[in-house]
Amino acid sequence: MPLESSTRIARELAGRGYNADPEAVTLIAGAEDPEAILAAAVDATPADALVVETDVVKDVLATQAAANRENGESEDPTVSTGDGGAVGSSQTAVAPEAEGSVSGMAAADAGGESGPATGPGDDVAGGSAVADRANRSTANRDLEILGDITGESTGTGDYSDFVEMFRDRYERLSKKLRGRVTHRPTNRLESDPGGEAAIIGMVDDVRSTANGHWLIDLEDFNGTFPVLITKDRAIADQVDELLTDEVIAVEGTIADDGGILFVDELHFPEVPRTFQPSTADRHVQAALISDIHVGSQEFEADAWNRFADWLHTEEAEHIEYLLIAGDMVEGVGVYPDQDEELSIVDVYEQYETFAEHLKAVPADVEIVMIPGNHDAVRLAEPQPAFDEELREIMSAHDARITGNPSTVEIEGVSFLLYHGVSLDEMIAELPEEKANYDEPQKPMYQLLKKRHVAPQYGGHMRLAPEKEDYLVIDEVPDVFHTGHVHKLGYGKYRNVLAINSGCWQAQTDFQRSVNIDPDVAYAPIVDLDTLDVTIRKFR
Ligand code: D5M
Ligand code: FE
Ligand code: ZN
Repeated sequence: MPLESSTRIARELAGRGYNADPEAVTLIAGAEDPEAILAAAVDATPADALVVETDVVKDVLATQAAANRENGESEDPTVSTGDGGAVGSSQTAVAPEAEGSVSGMAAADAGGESGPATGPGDDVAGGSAVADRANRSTANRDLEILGDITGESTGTGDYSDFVEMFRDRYERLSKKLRGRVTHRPTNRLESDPGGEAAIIGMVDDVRSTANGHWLIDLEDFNGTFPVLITKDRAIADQVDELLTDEVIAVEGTIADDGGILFVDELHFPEVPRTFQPSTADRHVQAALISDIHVGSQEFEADAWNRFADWLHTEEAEHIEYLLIAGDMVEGVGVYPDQDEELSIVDVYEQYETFAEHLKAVPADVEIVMIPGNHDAVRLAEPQPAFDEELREIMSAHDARITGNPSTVEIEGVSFLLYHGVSLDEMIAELPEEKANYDEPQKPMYQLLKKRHVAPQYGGHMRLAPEKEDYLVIDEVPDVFHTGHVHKLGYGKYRNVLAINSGCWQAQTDFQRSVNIDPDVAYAPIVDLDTLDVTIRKFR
């Protein structure tokens, strides 16, 4: 994967669980082979460290330069030869459903039949014609929280918890694949050389052979079995989507010596093609937002106030629900040098100020919120909801406070809320056309396909082992809502509406130094009766 810019490097590091020091990022970006330097710097950083330090990168660069001298190579960067066939490959076509990101919003407008996907031009007029909403009835309201770790956490962090969690993941995801294949346990394959067989397994390792074929080790609770996907097969195109620890099924023929399976078909747990979302039986809307980051100097209070004022207007009279997918506050000590950009240094004061901002939202709007990686709960996922002390601080609006991830059913429409830290990792691991920051809905599609919100454990995704794997997407949601990457994008994957909301924090110094360009102050609004999306802009 080419690592052309600082942005990509910073996010690649984030994907591997490391925070980035801006100077380290610049050094890596300026290297002759950024990818190799990044890999070496990660290797040289202890696994439990949070930050890739500038000094480590300097050491790696010095070692590299010394090695080059020894090999008699010039230290001058040679002209890049590019990456051959990939040159000029453009983005894949926009899905037929309404789909949008800020840069690609025109496509959504031109998209034709489905959905009044309004462009971002709907600036809200300054004066707020506050409607008399007193007669808005709440009698039809219906909101139920379904999947939530809060209060259920049993994990002790022991090795045995990991085993139980992976067993639960395997069992639940293999159930979704069993309808499509008749699988055999990995220890019952060798005895049938030349036979046809299927395996359901957790991906243990993916590597390419000397001839360019793919060798994948699949694991179940009986052992591990190698399977081979030859490069000339159409399914070889999907090998680059595989992540370690995800559960897949393969079908094929066992080799004559019984030692390997030649794969003909590859299956993911998937959203069934026939999936039809449920809708509400009245016209009611939900606003989906995330990443407010109160306490950061870059929190856009004016934009927030315009949003809150607008919620009081007639135009917003059907918005009865507000879903917030994490990062309410900026927190403290989340990233290196973060304290230099705090406007409020005490995390409890940050929540108090956030609570004040919430009060500007009409009192009869039902609010649901989950925590993110900046919030004051454990970082490892699943994250339980805010504790009593924080709930108390935020009690004025009587919001529904639940864990990350959670499923919330609103008037018959199920919403899977997940903050989205794994999106960094998905984007770092998968090819650009399948997952990128400008179209954050695409890595969300991958999570739906894999039926897991954070499939890969091997990277540095922080996971807390529980007896159950709360991160499995057991039921297909009607709407999947994430945040975290501070980019707006939405679209449909097999009829599931995926929305990544933007943020309410302007570009930070760090983001500027690595060219991360956030989508600030947008509110995607979902019609619960049609699942159409309208984007509103408040900046
Ligand atoms: O992160 C917002 C986005 O920016 C997310 O894609 C991670 C990335 N980010 C932000 N700051 C850093 C640092 N210091 N290192 C690496 N990646 C970073 P959020 O966590 O929501 O603020
Ligand atoms: Fe955030
Ligand atoms: Zn975040």
